[in-house]
Amino acid sequence: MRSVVALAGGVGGAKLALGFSQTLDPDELTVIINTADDDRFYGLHVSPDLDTVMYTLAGVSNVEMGWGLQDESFRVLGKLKEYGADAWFNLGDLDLATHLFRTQMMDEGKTLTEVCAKLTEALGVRHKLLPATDDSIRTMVQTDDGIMPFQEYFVKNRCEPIVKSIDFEGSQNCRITKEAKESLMDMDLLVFCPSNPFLSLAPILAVPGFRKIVQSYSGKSVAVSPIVGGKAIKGPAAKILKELGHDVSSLGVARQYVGLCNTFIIDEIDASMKQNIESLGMEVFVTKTVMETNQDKKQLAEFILDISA
Ligand code: FO1
Repeated sequence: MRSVVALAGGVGGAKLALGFSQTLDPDELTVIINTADDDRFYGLHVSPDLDTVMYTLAGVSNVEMGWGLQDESFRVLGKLKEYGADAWFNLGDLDLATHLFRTQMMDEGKTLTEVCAKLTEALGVRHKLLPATDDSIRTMVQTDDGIMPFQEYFVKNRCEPIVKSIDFEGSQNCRITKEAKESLMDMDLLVFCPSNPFLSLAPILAVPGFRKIVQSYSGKSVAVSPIVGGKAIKGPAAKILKELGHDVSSLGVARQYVGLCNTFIIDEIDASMKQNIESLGMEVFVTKTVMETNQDKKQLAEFILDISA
């Protein structure tokens, strides 16, 4: 019986989490997901990364868009625009049900963890999806255009502003959830999914106590590079690496994980970087990390389980 904890953010994390969900039993996998991208839109609490992983594992995600639900329509959004709402954050009609339900439950005093359990159960997701904290934590991006919340940087400004630094508002006061801590205490494998190290994984590690648990973990911890051939598969990871002065490569990413993981997986395209990354003190494996098909996702998950057996 394995007990794997996968740390995930958006699309890259969701893909590998799906791969694991197809190889591990429900009680063998816990996915701890970033909630610092959460924000309020049209009066509703939206948890993009929780929803992306949840919809992906439920098999109902909108694969083309990389977020939201398949077979979606945007009639409500169209009406909101007609009323003059500042509607730059697109919420689909079916996706709205998730945000209405979550906001209503939270208004009744339920936690993000409780909402997640209710939604995943309703969607038939049997593996455990957990926020790292139920408290508010918000990614604020310091740019040459001033400081802005994550979604304003990512969606409204299409990641164009130059990033100077990234902070997690509220991180000092937020607490790791009992469920997340328990999963970290009894795991036998920790996986950093190929998510953005600065925007998806750093906010999870910023929850007080989280980084320390990971650093003192003596078991197997594996990170998968989200940068392949100097590019991000999706999202602004490469641009941010460059703007924060790091190498835009698997090596540049590996440097972010020193002390956090003992194994680093890079794509075949980056095989020449193996030695350099090993000199950081990590064991390096080279395999196909780009996940296009469902088979790719399963294969990468199985590869990680095999090298960690
Ligand atoms: N990303 C966009 O690029 N444009 C959008 O309008 C947008 C809306 C949206 C609504 C719900 C949701 O769960 C995600 C949404 N995303 C959108 C993606 C979101 O900004 C990112 O998935 C994460 O915050 C970063 O991974």
